[in-house]
Amino acid sequence: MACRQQITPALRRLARSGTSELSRKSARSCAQSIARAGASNGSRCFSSSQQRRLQQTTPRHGQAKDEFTSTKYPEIKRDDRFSRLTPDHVAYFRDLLGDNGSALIDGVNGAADDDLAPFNSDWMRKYRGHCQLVLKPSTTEEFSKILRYCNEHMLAVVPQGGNTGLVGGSVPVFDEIVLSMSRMSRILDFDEVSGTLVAEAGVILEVADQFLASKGYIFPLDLGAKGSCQLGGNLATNAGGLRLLRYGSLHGTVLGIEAVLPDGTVVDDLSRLRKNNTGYDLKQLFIGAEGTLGVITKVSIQCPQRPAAQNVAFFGLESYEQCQKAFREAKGQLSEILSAFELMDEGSQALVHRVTGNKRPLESTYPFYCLIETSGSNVDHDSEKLQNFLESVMEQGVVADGTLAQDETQLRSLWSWREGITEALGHLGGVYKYDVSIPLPQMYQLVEDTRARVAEAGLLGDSESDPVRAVVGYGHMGDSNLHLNVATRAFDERVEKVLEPFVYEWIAERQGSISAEHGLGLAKKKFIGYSRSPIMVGLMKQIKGLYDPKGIMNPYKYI
Ligand code: FAD
Ligand code: 2HG
Ligand code: ZN
Repeated sequence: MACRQQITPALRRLARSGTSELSRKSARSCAQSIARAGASNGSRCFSSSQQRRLQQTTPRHGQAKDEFTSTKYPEIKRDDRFSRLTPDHVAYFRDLLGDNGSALIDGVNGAADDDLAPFNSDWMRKYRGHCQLVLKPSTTEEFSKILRYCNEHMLAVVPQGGNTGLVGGSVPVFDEIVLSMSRMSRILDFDEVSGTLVAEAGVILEVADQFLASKGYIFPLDLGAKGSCQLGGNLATNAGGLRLLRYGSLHGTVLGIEAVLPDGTVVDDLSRLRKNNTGYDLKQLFIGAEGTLGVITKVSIQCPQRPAAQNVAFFGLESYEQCQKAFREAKGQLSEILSAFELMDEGSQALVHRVTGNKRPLESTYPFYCLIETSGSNVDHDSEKLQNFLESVMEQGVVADGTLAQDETQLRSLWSWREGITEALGHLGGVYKYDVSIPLPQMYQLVEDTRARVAEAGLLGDSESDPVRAVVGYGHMGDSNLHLNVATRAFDERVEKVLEPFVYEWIAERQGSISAEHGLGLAKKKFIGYSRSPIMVGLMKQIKGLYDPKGIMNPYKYI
């Protein structure tokens, strides 16, 4: 990468000669040239992450694609209170939605396994349901009628957006009906003064962001699955993503929601107001409820101005300690322009390299890497700040090597080393995923302790007979959010037993959270007690009982 030719020699000189006057000058002139290159490059504006994502390809090998959740986890029993689907039920839905192939997939009146398969399997290929009916309503009224009917007839349902969820929440366990949001995909309104976007819940995140780009705005959430995930799914999981550090949580940016309750009641809280203290803020309950309280059909959200200048730097570091120092420096020196601070360990990067075959950003390998992004409105101002930051981390020897994106292509390429980890690991086999919040000083220790435990159990190794390929860690360092991934050759009960409840106990001992951003779904339902007290779980159950007394919304999951 062009910039490495500028940054690396300077870093090497610094490493050799400590912080002498000579090396400080080298660092300064290097950083100046980097900053100048950034300032003169008009193409360094923000862009969508479409090309930053690895292409979705299927199937990923090593996964038990034929194994049903009900076979894998026989302790989960179908709730006999729920009715079995009959042709009469299907006739009602067909009459409501029209005899329209795009609105309904019917496996009740005949075989439709191929068409149903994508709705039954989750993104990780870890969970697989027995759903026989997919409904795709296109209006709030249709959702309302469907849910009222399901509630009256005791038919369980699973709302499904882009089906990119990572906790098994988006697919049925047994024969629940899938309510697909794919036909609720209209952008309804945008206020160019306030930046308020109103859209239907099935709008794909990237589509919303591209629409906003044309208006000079940005969606306040970005994540690797943006080409598939939907706004409703993002809200339902309270997705965090790559820039939470900058734009905050959806609990702050969402202004309003329209949702349909299980009995068909339409809750119209599609407010566009930033301030509204009239009573309980009920919309917050749907954010992060993972489809257990109702279906989110529309959303109103506050979008920030799209940054005029953006920079991405990628560093190699010798220790986790140095990553923490770099983060401190970045916060202190880049302050309001810092928009992402992401951590990757060497194990995760080696696997991305193995799957993509792409040339690695730095010439050597390091135990850790950090990706730092800045987003601001004034190119010169940002460049000066970045220059000072680079000088300082180089002089102090905090980073061992680094490179800075010179144009948009390089910016995307650097991001792909971070955003592409999930996809790359998925290609190698089954991945046990833990998405945790832990105080920063202890965060990476979880990866080391887990690796040691898996190795001690004789499960880790390079041979095809070793179940585990690698135990890796990466994540949103800026939010103290680690993704511990245990990459296996295929999902394996022996591995799962070694990992759980060990990982959850480890987190609970440090007052962390067992779910920082992906949610509970099916994967973590039984472990909620590691992060929430019995009193809180009891209150949650009361809320669930109030909104969904018959329990038809996304059963077997969450709490
Ligand atoms: P789905 O997977 O379809 O559903 C998720 C849950 O929401 C399910 O419980 C479902 O029932 C419910 N749901 C969906 N739509 C609705 C609705 N309209 N109303 C009510 N309930 C609904 N997550 C992060 O937080 N941060 C990341 O950085 C991140 N990166 C990812 C990268 C990759 C490559 C992948 C595959 C996933 C990533 N995820 C991340 C997880 C996932 O993308 C998010 O959870 C996303 O928000 C899910 O959206 P979706 O539309 O795919 O929802
Ligand atoms: C990310 O930050 C996502 O890349 C996915 O939250 C993490 O795959 C994972 O474990
Ligand atoms: Zn994440």
